[in-house]
Amino acid sequence: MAIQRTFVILKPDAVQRGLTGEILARLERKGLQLVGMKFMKATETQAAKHYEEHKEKPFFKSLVQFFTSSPLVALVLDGDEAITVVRTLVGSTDGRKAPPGTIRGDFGISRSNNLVHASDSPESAVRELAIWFPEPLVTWTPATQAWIQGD
Ligand code: 3AN
Repeated sequence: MAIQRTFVILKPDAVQRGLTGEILARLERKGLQLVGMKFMKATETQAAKHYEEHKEKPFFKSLVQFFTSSPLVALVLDGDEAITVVRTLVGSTDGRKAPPGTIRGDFGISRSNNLVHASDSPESAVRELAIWFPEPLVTWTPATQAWIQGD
């Protein structure tokens, strides 16, 4: 088993559309463990740092504007291969192309308003966590753990 920690954002469009419960339910139901959750408004510094790799792209300014325009929910999730598992649940970047059954495939029809961010590697997860969750996370053992984990 390879327990990983991943970082997820339910973006401003997910909050505005009242989809946070629906999306969080999918992540919880999968068997991922919630270890951090924060309802907040991103600062420009946080948004720009988070999307640093896109800073030369033509959509960077509107991406930061979108991210800071309205509240979001930041999540930290643990689980076996959590990074790949969450990326698979989320689906490909463009909601028009993401397969049905994925979050973006079921709820989105846009590339910019694509509801969720999820870390794409262990290195990204560590980098992003430092931006959004500088405070310590909650340590706990879910009562269901033994029934969920196993090869
Ligand atoms: P993903 O979130 O699927 O890993 P990235 O890292 O390629 O996608 O892009 C980060 C975010 O930038 C996306 N979630 C999306 O909101 C936005 N984005 C990516 N490509 C475009 C584009 N061509 N035009 C507008 N927004 C984009």
